[in-house]
Parts: sequence; C-alpha cells; structure tokens
Amino acid sequence: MARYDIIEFSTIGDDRGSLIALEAENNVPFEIKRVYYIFKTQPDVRRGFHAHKKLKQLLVCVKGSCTVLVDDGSKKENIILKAENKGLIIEDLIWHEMFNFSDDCVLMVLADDYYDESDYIRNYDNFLKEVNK
Ligand code: T46
Repeated sequence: MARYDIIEFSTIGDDRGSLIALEAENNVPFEIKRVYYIFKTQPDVRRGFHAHKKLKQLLVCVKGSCTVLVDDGSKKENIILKAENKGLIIEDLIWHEMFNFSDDCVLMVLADDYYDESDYIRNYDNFLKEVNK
C-alpha cells in the first residue's frame, strides 16, 4: 500500500439503517491504540500542517465532510472525506492538512500509537529533508 490510501468499508444495512464495523488488523490495517475525533471546527480553519515520523492513522469522517491535503514530498493531492463508507489511511512521512470542514463535521481518527509530540514534524522544510534522506 502507498503511504496514503483510500480504503472502502463494507456497509451492513437493513431496513433499520446502516452499520460499519472497524476491526484492528482486519479492515483497519494496524493495531488501534488511540481514537480521537475532531469536531466543531470552523469552515475557515485549516488544521494539521505536520507529518508523523512513525504513526499510522485512519481518518474517517463519520458526519459531514472535510478535505484533507496529503503530500508525500513530491506530489500533493486533495482528498474529500464524506460521511460514507470510505476512510483515508495516512502512514509515516505524509504531510497533511485538513480544511473545508462542514459545520457538522466529525472527523474520527484511529491511530496505531499513543499521542507523542516527538513523533510530529511540524516544519515543512524538515519534512522534505526527512523524505529525501
Ligand atoms: C493528525 C491530525 C489528523 C492530545 O493531547 N492528544 C491527542 O491524541 C491529540 C491528537 C492531540 N492532543 C493535543 C495536542 C494539541 O495541544 O490536542 C491539541 C490539538 O492537536 P493538534 O494541533 O495536533 O491537532 P490537529 O488537528 O492539527 O492534528 C490532529 C492530530 O494531532 C494529528 O496527529 O494527524 O489531527
């Protein structure tokens, strides 16, 4: 798999509605150690602006929508996440920024490790140096 990728989940639906199950090491390709979610972000706000040295994450927009810029150091792509059956895997050394949050957006993130500020690369030039090592 590329260092970022869209993955599609099976939706279990019946006449009561829909259900999606996320399982570690199954449809989520890592052990899940942390879950956090981002909500009530203003539409004109841009978040992220970092890459991780080691962390793997799965971003799922469980309500509303937002856009994620992913940048591997040579190519940039804007990916729209909506509350549907898709998630965005972001692995190590992918610069990412989140923006265009809808008022109701709830962006849920599953991560393969605990929060560790020393895993963040928050300077873009340092990110490029790491990528080109
Ligand atoms: C990422 C994108 C998608 C914690 O204390 N624990 C946590 O687990 C997290 C994620 C954050 N924090 C603290 C650190 C900051 O003081 O919460 C504050 C906001 O975090 P940050 O400015 O890093 O938030 P975003 O939205 O820019 O980035 C977050 C994640 O931090 C990051 O890993 O990949 O969402």
